Amino acid sequence: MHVVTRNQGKLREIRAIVGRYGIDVVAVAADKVEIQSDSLEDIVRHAARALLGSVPEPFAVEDSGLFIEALNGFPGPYSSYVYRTIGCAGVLKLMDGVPNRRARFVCAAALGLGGEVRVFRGEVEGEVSTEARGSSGFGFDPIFIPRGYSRTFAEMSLEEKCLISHRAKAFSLLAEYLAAKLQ
Ligand code: ITT
Repeated sequence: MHVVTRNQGKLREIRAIVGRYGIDVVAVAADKVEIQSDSLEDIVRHAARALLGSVPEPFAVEDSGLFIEALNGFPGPYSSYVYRTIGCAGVLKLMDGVPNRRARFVCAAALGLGGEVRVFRGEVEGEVSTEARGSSGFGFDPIFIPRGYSRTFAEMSLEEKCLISHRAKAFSLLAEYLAAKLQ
């Protein structure tokens, strides 16, 4: 399966997740069309449709983000921009003194196959930590503690994160679908 992304952290995780279904990943650093929308599914559906015919099938593209409840879902679809501008430290500052620390990571993964696009979604609930901890993973991993754990995603191995993450849920659904189609 070809995967269109410039994010190496995503790529490593997608490779590990779909590898469990016997699916190999070839990375494609093509440009993605990114429409502005509150919905990751809409964004990724448009991006995938625009890639039909130019990227070999089957291909996948994903859009993901961190949605913080007390900030009405910010940074959500703008997570990549917010990470590049204010980063984990900036988000911790915005959350300084905020008691409601609930947040969720969401991943929308689109599959291009047979000239059509199908979208799969995954989410993981958790909270924003009060300090950045850990050095594995990427993006906002050092400040996100999944529900039921006391460690951040950045304090987990890739394998452990990929048992519970938003990306694992979305790409497991995508891989199950693809594996059944390819049989
Ligand atoms: P591509 O568009 O090239 O795939 P990107 O990084 O720009 O890469 P997105 O637009 O989907 O991708 O942005 C998602 C951002 O959300 C990402 O840059 C991180 O800052 C954050 N994010 C998403 N999933 C994450 C995860 O599992 N761990 C930490 N941060 C994550």
